[in-house]
Amino acid sequence: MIRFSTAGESHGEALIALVSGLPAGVPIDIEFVNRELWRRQQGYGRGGRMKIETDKAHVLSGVRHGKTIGSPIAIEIVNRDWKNWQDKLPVEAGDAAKHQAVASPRPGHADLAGALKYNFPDARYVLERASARESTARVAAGAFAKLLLRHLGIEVGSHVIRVGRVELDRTATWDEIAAAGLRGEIVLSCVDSETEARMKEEVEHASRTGDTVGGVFEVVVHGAPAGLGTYANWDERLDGLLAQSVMSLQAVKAVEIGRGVTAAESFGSKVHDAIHYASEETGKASGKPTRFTREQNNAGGIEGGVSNGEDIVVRGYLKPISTLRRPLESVRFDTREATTASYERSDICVVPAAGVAAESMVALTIAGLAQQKFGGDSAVEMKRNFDGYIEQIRSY
Ligand code: EPS
Repeated sequence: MIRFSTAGESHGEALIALVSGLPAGVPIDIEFVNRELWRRQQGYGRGGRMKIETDKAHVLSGVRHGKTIGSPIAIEIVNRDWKNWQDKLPVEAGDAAKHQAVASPRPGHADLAGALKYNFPDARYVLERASARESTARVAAGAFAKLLLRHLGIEVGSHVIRVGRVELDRTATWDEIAAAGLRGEIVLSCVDSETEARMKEEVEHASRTGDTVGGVFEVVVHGAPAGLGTYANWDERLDGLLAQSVMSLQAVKAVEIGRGVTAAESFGSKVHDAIHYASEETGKASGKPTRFTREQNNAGGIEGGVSNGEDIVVRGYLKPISTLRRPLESVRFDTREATTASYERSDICVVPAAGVAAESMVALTIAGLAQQKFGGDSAVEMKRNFDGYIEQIRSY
């Protein structure tokens, strides 16, 4: 069973990811892990923090001579900003006069609910952990899951399909999405340059008006076989597991599988993906792990909570960031006087970065299910089991 957890706060010394359950012998390319961390830092509309940080994975355990050894993997990512915060947020009692209180909660943020829950006098400690900075550790963990999936020929990518009012008006191919992920410069991670330019204007509009803007990213899993997840038990359905993993990301307020949203307003004959069967030759040439084919993929590769061999498509809907340069009305924690919400340095748009974080969550979920289905303590054993299953599907 693959498990992972994270620790760390936005302005603490470091973020930590702990991943266990990966088989031994998975080749680990640290450059790839760091490249994933770099991708999460990109995107038009990021704030000043990203100029301070250069996120790098420092692997403390579980990897030797470039391969996993089956023991838990601990990864540390240092916060370079810590040097500016160590007096304000010391582990020791420190000097109370240096405490940097967040005096009035931001609507939409965890500030108020968190302060009430944990009985804090202000929202400082709340935002330190609720911050999307935490997604850095998820991306480090997710990179390891991706390297395991790569070993099985399964890839995960993402792209941005909406920023504010601007939407990509066509379906992107897997090749386009994969190429978007490799682009040296990630502006808004949209596969269409004309749409991307209009998305950029949307961010500029938000920036000019002291506002923030949300959007939609799409994560695609390419090459996953039919048979991951099951309808047998409610908590083992693939769509449910993916929904939770993506919804758990900061600022995600809705998750869609395939065309789930438009399906609700359409007729069945227009929604469901007709089934065909490819000849041996065409089936082989397609490189897909099943010869049952579909011309469309409205189901997003999942039927009955089980992957069906098509690309798995998960969309995340991101609310606009809640820290506004022109803050909304709020109330002071100490005096209860009406005021405006506190302002902390923040981002204007984070849709591409959220897409990268969601790739990690999806990769961890798919890797976990693959590990459950194919098992194996070593990468060799897991691959042998995987190949055997693919052969079973091909000759079904
Ligand atoms: C960050 C995400 C955002 C940034 C944060 C770094 O987190 P939040 O959800 O709290 O808005 O604002 O940077 C800062 C807190 C800062 O000091 O600027 C990230 O993705 O790394």
